[in-house]
Amino acid sequence: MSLFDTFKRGLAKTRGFVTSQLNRVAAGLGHFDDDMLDELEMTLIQADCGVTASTEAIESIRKHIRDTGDASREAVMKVLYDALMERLTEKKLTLDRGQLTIYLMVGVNGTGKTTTSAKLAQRAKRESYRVMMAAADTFRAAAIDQLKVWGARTETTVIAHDMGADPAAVVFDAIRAARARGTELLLIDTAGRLHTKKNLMDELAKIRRVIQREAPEARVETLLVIDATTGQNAIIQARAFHEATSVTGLVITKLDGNAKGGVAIAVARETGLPIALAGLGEGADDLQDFDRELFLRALLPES
Ligand SMILES: Nc1nc2c(ncn2[C@@H]2O[C@H](COP(=O)(O)OP(=O)(O)O)[C@@H](O)[C@H]2O)c(=O)[nH]1
Ligand SMILES: [Mg+2]
Repeated sequence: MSLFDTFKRGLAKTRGFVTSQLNRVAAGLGHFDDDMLDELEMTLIQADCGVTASTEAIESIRKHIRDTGDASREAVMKVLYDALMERLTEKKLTLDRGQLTIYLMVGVNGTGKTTTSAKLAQRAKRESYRVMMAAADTFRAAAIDQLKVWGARTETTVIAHDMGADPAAVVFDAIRAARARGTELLLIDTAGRLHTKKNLMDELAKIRRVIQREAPEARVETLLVIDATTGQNAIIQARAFHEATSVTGLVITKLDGNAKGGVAIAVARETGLPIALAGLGEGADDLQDFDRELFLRALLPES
């Protein structure tokens, strides 16, 4: 299935909702009036696009109508598409042959950090990069085992300590091992279940210090993993993590089914961060570079 079709299937519910609302609101009328724009704004908010992005998009539409007098459905949809596009940035992750790149995976428990690490390992291996994973989620033995299972499945070395170990010590060992073996991608899977924001900040800061000291030349991406099915909660989580640590890109997971897909727009707008990857299933191959154009075309009605 093409990425567009996958997005379309994943976003079918959201798209269906937006389309039916739009058809209801604009029924019979060839153009949008003020009340209809209010309703369109509500529809976007209900589709989880976030209050800020939704309000701004409608403001752009109103301005367009004021400036041009064109309130046709076609024009409204075009301005809406452009306005959302502007708030949705994407980022392509690349690797360098012969050089170490580190991806630090952060996010709340259950969002898909471990699975995404495995998917990224699989992808990089397919492109014949040397890859390694570090089990820096040491809170639960099961978390370490889960990464090991993925390591075996994707034939990727996993550096792990026992449960309860210092995550920064795991990272220290992993970087040593990565350097010794000429690893080109080191994926660090971290814990999401930290009781306070301060704990989280301290732990991530400590990991960062180790990276800075042990691999100052490495390119580091801090990828915040967001579960699209959690709706408004995703926005709150994203804000908290963005404040706690300097995130460089977003991964939106679970866009494959029943997703509250609009949340991708809300999170991108609220954090100002680009979306790098889309998680589209539970398998090792269910990962795609995020494509904002395809995403928006799949989310919004045809016209
Ligand atoms: N449908 C779907 N499920 C996913 C996706 N990514 C992760 N999952 C599932 O979400 C659950 C939690 O994932 P996990 O990687 O353990 O999350 P972590 O706690 O952040 O490490 C698992 O059951 C995964 O199979 C995705 O893109 N789509
Ligand atoms: Mg995990």
